Amino acid sequence: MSDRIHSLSGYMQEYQKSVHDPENFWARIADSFHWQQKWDQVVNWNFEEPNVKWFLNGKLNITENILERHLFTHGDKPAIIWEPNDPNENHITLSYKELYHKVCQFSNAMKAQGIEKGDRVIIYIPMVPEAAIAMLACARIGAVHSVVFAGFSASALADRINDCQAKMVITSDGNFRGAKTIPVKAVVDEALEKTSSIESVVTLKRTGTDVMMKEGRDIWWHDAIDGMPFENKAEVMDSEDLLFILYTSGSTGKPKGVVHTCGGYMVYTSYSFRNVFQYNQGDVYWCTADVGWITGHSYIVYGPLLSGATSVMFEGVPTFPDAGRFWQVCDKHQVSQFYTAPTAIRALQAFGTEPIAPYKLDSLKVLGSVGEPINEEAWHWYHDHVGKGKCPIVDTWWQTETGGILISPLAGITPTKPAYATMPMPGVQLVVVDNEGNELKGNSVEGNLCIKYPWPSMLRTTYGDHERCRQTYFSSFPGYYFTGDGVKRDEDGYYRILGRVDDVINVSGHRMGTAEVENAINEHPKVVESAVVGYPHDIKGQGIYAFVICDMEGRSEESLEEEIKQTVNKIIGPIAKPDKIQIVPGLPKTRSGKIMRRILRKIASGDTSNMGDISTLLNPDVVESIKSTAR
Ligand code: 7RM
Repeated sequence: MSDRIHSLSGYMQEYQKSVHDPENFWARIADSFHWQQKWDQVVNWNFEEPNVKWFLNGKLNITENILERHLFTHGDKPAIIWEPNDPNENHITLSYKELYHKVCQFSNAMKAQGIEKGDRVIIYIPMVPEAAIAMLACARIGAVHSVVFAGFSASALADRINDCQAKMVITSDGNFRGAKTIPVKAVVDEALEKTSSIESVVTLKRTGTDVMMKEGRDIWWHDAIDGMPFENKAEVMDSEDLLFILYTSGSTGKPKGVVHTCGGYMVYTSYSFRNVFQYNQGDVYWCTADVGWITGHSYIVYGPLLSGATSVMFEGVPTFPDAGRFWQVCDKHQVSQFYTAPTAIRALQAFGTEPIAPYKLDSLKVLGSVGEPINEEAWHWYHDHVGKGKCPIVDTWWQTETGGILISPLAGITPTKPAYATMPMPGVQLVVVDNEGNELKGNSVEGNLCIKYPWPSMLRTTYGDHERCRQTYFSSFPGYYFTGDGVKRDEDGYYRILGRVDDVINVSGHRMGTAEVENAINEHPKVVESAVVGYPHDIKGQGIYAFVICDMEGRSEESLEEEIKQTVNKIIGPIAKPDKIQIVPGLPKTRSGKIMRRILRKIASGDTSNMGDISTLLNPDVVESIKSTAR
């Protein structure tokens, strides 16, 4: 496609154009898509309300740009290659034509179940091709999908269903994950006891696990599609109609529903996919993320499929049946671009290079990293042992809210630097500001990462609560979108992400709000108060450390700790389980009653040499006591 950047000077030129004349820049890129009606204004925005609209009054359907657009040119090309959990089970290849028919068929099934344009549909399903089919079917009929990671608990699922008042859940009987089979439908049943908006549940048979089917509510996927036609006329969507909601954690206790809309998301995810990964026809691209996260949305489903790429979808885990699984799959499907998270790299690094040895990995051209800062050691291991020293690493920085990659090298085109996300994508105007909101100009500066101009795939609102969106992203530094990340712009102008500056921790590339975990811990009847912080963890990047005040009467610490973990497991899911729990007599507080997290973070990271001034605390003595029993 004409918007591909081929050289460093090409990147510089495009970047300049995108800043000097963003409207023409994005109009030219948007032009290559199929619009049922062209937009009459490229962008309309202010960051005060905020109000951001792209390609105003344009009419389109994103699935026509994925399916119909590619049918004539490469209908027989694989769109999705699905690799199952068990290496002995056959993989499944869906060509663009097959995907088209499956999406149309399921679209018709959803309509027959009473789903209409604008309805919210929860997708709570493991990594099976039907996850992508369900997302695309929603997009085709104008329903708003909200994919919930299948590792979340019934109560977390119920919260999300209630927040968006969803009408349908699409799920599976169970989930194969490594050596385990996990019930999925049973979790949905439990969640639905606490919701009232759901009218139907469509369940895919995957594991053969026994499930309860509720009369009048539940239908099997295979029964729902039975007899449904293979053609479906795509709904006409406005550029700014909702495409999906994706819940993400922030610094408050309640996850927020990040809203993405049709036109801008389509243009940006596809543009960024092609340029960052330098995808060429014939390449096989593999992103190991789960569709429950934004990376799965933008870079397994939408970005690659909009670009007519072949996208691998993997059901399993990196260490099953052994730590060579990723590499076995790379060789098996001749993967060209491989995109994963630093936590996976570090976990595999711990097994040494032996599990890599049996594989050639000679089809690899590009390696990608996402989700958290990649440390230099992991970067080099990835580069040397997986990429054999010949594959550029694209360290891609972005967020659920940004919809697509905003800072990254372009593979083989712009320079890389270990642990640096390097340069902004065209159209992305970064600023570094100090805590007072002053823009730090020039190089060799460190501060808060903000963005001063909209890009097409940025969030539009947080579902049902626009004020929260304003408050969270647009109020700390007026006039800018605030990312929540700290950043360094080094002497060469390269960007290095330093991690969150708010109360969000990043555990294995998953965002967790400390307040959210605290709320869950506090549900335990013996817990009086808790404070959660992140601490450096060799594999997960950050681990969860909980300081908890408990009513210990008649209880042992061990049994309470285990119960607290189970409580968190139940309220949020296993990903939020604290790695360490320390039962403490009190929490360090300021005279106004605010918990001094700075001190707790120091204790949690084992760095107690310099605690700073603690004399102003309400209860300075408690610090010594916490230090002496730290984990
Ligand atoms: C894509 C995704 C977003 C947060 C973000 C950062 C951190 C993501 C990188 C990174 C350093 C990276 N969306 N983050 N990518 N930090 N280098 N390449 O992860 O909404 O789940 O998380 O993740 O802190 O704000 S997310």
